[in-house]
Amino acid sequence: MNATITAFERSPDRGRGLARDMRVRWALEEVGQPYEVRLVSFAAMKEPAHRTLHPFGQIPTYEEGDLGLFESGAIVFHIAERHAGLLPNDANSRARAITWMFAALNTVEPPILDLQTIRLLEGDKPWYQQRLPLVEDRIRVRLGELSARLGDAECLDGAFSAGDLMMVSVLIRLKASRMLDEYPNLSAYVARGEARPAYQRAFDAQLAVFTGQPPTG
Ligand SMILES: N[C@@H](CCC(=O)N[C@@H](CS)C(=O)NCC(=O)O)C(=O)O
Repeated sequence: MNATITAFERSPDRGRGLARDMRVRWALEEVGQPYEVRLVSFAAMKEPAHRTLHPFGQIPTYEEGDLGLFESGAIVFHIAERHAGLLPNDANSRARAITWMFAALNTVEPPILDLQTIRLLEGDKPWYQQRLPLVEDRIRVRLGELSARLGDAECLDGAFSAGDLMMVSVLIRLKASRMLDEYPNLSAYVARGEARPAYQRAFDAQLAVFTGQPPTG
C-alpha cells in the first residue's frame, strides 16, 4: 500500500516548492516510492481528525499502514531509513548525513524562518525596519559558515544524501530574498538540488495541485 502524505489544499506560494510537503515528496521521489496525497484546508488542519495525526495542526503528515508521522524531518528520516538512496551504508557516513539533516532543521532553518515571520507578521510594526537587518545578519552568519564548509564540494559530505535534501529544502526558502546570491557556491548547490530529476518530479506534482495540470514527469 502506498504511503499517504498531507499537503495544502491552498498554499501561500501556490505550490512553488516552499510548503514542507515538498521535502517529503522529494524524498519519496529520490527513493522511487509512489505515494498518495490528501489535500487539507487550513480549517481542516485545525480539526480534531487532523490533530490526531498532527498535534500542531499542520502539514505535512505521513501515513503508512498503522504508522502516522508528522514533522518533515522525521518523515524524511523515516523514508531514508526504510529505502535505499538517501543515506550511506557506512555507519559513520550515515551518522554524518543525519547530522546534516539536524543542522539544516535546527541551525540553518530557524533564522530563515525568523525572516519570513517578521516579513509576514511584523511588516507594519514600528520596530520592523530596525529588526530586519539584525535578522538578515543572523542568516548571513549561518550562510557564511555553511558556504565555508561546502567550499567547492558538490555535496555536504560525500554523495548526495538526506542531509543535502534537507539543507537544499531549507535554503530554497531564501531564493526570493536574493541573499543566496551573495554565496555563489550555495546558489550553485541549491541549483544542483533543484536540477535533480526527483526534485523536478516532486515540484511538478506539488504545482499540479494548483494549476490543475497533471505533472509531466
Ligand atoms: N516543523 C514542522 C513545521 C510544519 C509547518 O510549519 N507546516 C506549515 C506548512 S509548510 C503549516 O502547516 N502551516 C500552517 C499552520 O501552521 O497553520 C515540519 O517541519 O514539518
